[in-house]
Amino acid sequence: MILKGVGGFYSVLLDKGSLSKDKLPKDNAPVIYTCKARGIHRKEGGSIPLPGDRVTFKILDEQKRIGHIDRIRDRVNAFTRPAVANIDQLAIVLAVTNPQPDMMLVDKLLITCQAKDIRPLIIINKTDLDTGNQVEALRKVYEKTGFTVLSLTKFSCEAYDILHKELVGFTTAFAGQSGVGKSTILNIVLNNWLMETGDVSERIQRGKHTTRHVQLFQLDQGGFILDTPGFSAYTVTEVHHEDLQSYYPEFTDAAGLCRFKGCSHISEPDCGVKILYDEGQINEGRYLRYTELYKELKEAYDNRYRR
Ligand SMILES: Nc1nc2c(ncn2[C@@H]2O[C@H](COP(=O)(O)OP(=O)(O)OP(=O)(O)O)[C@@H](O)[C@H]2O)c(=O)[nH]1
Ligand SMILES: [Mg+2]
Ligand SMILES: [Zn+2]
Repeated sequence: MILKGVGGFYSVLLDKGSLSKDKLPKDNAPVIYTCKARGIHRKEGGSIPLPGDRVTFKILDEQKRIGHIDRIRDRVNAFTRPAVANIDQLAIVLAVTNPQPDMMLVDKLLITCQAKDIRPLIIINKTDLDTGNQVEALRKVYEKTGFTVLSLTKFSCEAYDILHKELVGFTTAFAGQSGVGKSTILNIVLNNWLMETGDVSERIQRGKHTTRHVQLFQLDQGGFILDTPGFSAYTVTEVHHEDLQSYYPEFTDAAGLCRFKGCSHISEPDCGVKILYDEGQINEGRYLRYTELYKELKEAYDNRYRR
């Protein structure tokens, strides 16, 4: 698995399961090879290797742990900003305050997750700044969606233990507005559960705030995490407005009660979603942002041939 790629050099974590018993290293430490990938993009008609890619590689120098990547395995998904492949969980971080939550961004990231087959993990951070019932109100927004919601603060070890359990076994990218606490969370998790590689330079680098290169960190009980300076919700533009509702799990049951097949739940009469919304069963903000996004996508679709 590629952990990072800088200047054409890729750090590839060896899957020890691929070695015969006599070749297994004696200790438990992860084995990382530095690899180039020259020629591979063209030859395979494929793409440039990304962090998160599963690859096969040839060992060129066992002592120096140098290799050459021959092949990128099929990807489950891939992103350009950040450039990373095979994410299976997206931690969507929002703060109680500082900054004020951008709920539309959260909704869009939730859509991205579903479109890319990624488990969303909603993290309500900075719960120490709650002055009343802000955390509760934020939880309520997603209560009918079925998505996992965690509350977190850098002042609570218990909350971090719960977060860690949700990270084990997944490759998790952290996304969310600037200032919500992504790097803080990542650093706390790494300070407690980093799989040690003995690479001192890496430990120093990650202290820096700016996230220039995408880098996956392995956790000691399994799983990988990565920081992102901003995760674009670009797939939303690829969603057809008529399909948008399928990304709102809390609409599904009510949608069966609509009078019209293919009801958009915007202005049709006898709309099941609208009825539930009027009864307060569907979160107001979620519904209103749905209509806003629907109109945006429809307009883009209607104007698709216009320049
Ligand atoms: N009160 C409080 N502050 C927090 C908490 N977590 C992080 N912060 C603070 O929030 C500020 C921003 O945190 P960062 O971790 O840099 O935020 P980020 O999401 O990585 O921001 P970008 O890198 O700009 O996207 C820092 O001053 C943190 O100390 C928390 O649980 N409670
Ligand atoms: Mg950061
Ligand atoms: Zn409807």
